[in-house]
Amino acid sequence: HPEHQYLDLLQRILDHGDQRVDRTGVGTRSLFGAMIRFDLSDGSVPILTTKRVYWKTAVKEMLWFLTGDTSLQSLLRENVKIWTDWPLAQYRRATGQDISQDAFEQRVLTDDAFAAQWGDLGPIYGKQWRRWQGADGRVHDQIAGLVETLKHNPASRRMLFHAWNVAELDQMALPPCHMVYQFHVTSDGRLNCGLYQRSCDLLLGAAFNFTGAAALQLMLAQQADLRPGELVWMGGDVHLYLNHLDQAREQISRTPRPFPTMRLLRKPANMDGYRIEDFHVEGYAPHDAIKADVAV
Ligand code: DHF
Ligand code: TMP
Repeated sequence: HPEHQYLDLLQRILDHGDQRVDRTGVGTRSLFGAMIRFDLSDGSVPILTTKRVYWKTAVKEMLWFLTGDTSLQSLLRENVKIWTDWPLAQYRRATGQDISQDAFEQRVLTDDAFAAQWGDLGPIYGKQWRRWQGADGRVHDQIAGLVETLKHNPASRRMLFHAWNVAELDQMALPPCHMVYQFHVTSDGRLNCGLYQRSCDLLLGAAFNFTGAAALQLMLAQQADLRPGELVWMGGDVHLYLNHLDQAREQISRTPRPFPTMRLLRKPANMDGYRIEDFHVEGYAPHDAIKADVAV
């Protein structure tokens, strides 16, 4: 089962990870350089089965990136709360106010001025993917450019988009983790996707990153009249936070179940047209959810 690649990586980090202090102060066990390959050509997608993954949240996050939006408010309107911690921490640091997550989210949802001041994540993924601004002021839509190349020059070795905009890193709530996506089209019309992730929270983040990338690959394949091929995930600093070790052991003890399939119910005119209702997942019967605190 392909999920063993993930479980083996968890085990390797538990056994051999280099233990160190990290930016968040929680501490990690870390290993440098890893690869996992998933084959999507049979319709299956890597939504982990050894714990319940909220795949709709992961797909909504990907759709949010694709809109080019970087505001927490739009995410919260979709009831996605996975990004709240970072602007909330910033707000608490700057104002000294000990506001609850719920109260902060309500305020961002209902008070546009507050949302503009405290609820923007800066020029993260969406901005760089859709509106990368060059030194000459020209704005580049990397996603639209990619779809054009997939359609008209699929043998190209230059099909990628990048979020690591060095000039704007200091304005981002977090510098990009899943930072470059590269694509490759085989002679029989399969779309392969390579994702380089410089930093990976293997217990929490990875599950979302696999699911998001697979959804992206399905959309791009559909737009370019290709079939999905392999998803090749490559990690740089792959780590387990020290408060996730028991959860990792629990997950490793479980037996993977077959991956579900994911289908698109509709073909929008372009990459901007996708909605969460377009994604149909079948055969997802995961083990129970595993709770873990995210390191901010
Ligand atoms: N920081 C850290 N330390 N780890 C991350 O994975 C991470 N991911 C970010 C931003 N910063 C990060 C963006 N993506 C969760 C999942 C993905 C994500 C952020 C948070 C998360 O908390 N997942 C929980 C709850 C899911 C839910 O509430 O729907 C999970 O159990 O998967
Ligand atoms: P860093 O910027 O110090 O590397 O911290 C980012 C943390 O967030 C790190 O633990 C990796 C994790 N992360 C993911 O694993 N996936 C993601 O999609 C995001 C945004 C972050």
